[in-house]
Amino acid sequence: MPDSHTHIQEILTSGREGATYSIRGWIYRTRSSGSIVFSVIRDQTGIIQCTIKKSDVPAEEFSGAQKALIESSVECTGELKRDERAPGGFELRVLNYRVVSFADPFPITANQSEPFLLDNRHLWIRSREQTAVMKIKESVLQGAREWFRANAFFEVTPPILTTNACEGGTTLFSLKYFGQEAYLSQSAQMYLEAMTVSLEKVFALTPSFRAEKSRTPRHLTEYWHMEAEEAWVDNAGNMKIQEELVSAIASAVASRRKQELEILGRSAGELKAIEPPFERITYTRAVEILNGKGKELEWGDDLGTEEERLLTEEFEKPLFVTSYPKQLKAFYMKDNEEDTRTYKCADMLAPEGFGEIIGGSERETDYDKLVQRMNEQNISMEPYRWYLDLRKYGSVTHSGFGMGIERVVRWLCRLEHIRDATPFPRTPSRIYP
Ligand code: NSS
Repeated sequence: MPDSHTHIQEILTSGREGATYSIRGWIYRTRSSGSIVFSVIRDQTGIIQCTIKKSDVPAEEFSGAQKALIESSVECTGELKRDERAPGGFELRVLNYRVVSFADPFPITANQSEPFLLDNRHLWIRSREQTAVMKIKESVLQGAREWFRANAFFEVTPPILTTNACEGGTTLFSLKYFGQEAYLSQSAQMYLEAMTVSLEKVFALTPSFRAEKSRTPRHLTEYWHMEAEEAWVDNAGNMKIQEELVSAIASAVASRRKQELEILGRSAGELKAIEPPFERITYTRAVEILNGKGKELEWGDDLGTEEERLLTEEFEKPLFVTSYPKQLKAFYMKDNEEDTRTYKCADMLAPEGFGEIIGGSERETDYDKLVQRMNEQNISMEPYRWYLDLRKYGSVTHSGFGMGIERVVRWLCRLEHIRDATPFPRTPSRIYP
């Protein structure tokens, strides 16, 4: 069935004065004065003022327009007229105005508390800012997928229910799987490693779960994780892939979401400038830089939010920190022959203190080394038999990484808190709505 309705943005850009259009959407603002109602309608593309004169429409339609509160859904038909005072420079002179559903008084008004807004998240996501973020997130995902496809990666579907603790036992959500202990996945990495042996280059977008009690502006308990794994690629090659991917994502957002970026106070030009190469420094150098800035770090200390902010404050592009001490990272990473205290790994830190957006490494291919580390760290071998098997049957150099989609969205949209990078955030204190 052909759609007889036109999206608002299309009407505004057509600028065809005198043309008749039908639109449908929700009342964004409304005011009435006697014989005239100004009803600003929004759809997913934008807003337009609809002017309803008592003399132009059937009587019951006029009284419907007068009664309808914001967020009522409407269909209306009207003639396009230039009006400099209206948003977008045009208005619709309404000929027909049908209220599809009269809304109750909308609970969300100006200056409401954060907890109230979060309790009403199902309604809050209609706001212009939230809508802009959701559209930008879509472009992040789309831009990433396009880059992977252009670079011969296969999209694959690893499981979410697992018995593996890829990123250590402390942040696992556990569940009973028909009487057996199982977990929600923290990372698809190990399954992706297995799939590289068939497909060589793979990526997956999955929800990942972290039972992190830390209430920070960059932690969710459920987030979308885009992970890639590449056979025949070392840590240096892995970093090249990451910087190209992130640049392609920024460029996709810059070219497709100019308007949404503006709503969030961000310019497309800033994102266009995020091009390879990104700077690379070792963890050891990072500690020196930080101590030069007045910190008192010991080699081996973890880099927290404040440290990441200090490291990236002068940068406009992300920064790689490489070769972390072994005690800070997971057991599956490859030994670094250049500094045996460290692994061949890298975290990508977003500029302006937005912090880590990617964690990646070359993977250990030596069966004995993996077993030794697992023994040292008291990791039970049983759930990992299949993972260790991969080292017995044609193991090759391989690397991979995981990118937190909401971390990337938070940075690109310059959001104060990661919860605004996802429509229904999950944090230690929130699982409703
Ligand atoms: O723990 S990571 O640093 N690394 C991994 O999970 C690897 N197994 C990935 C891989 O090599 N395939 O997490 C990767 C990224 C990290 O850089 C963040 O961007 C994001 O996942 N991440 C999170 N985002 C939001 N909330 C939380 N809690 C979170 N934890 C990690």
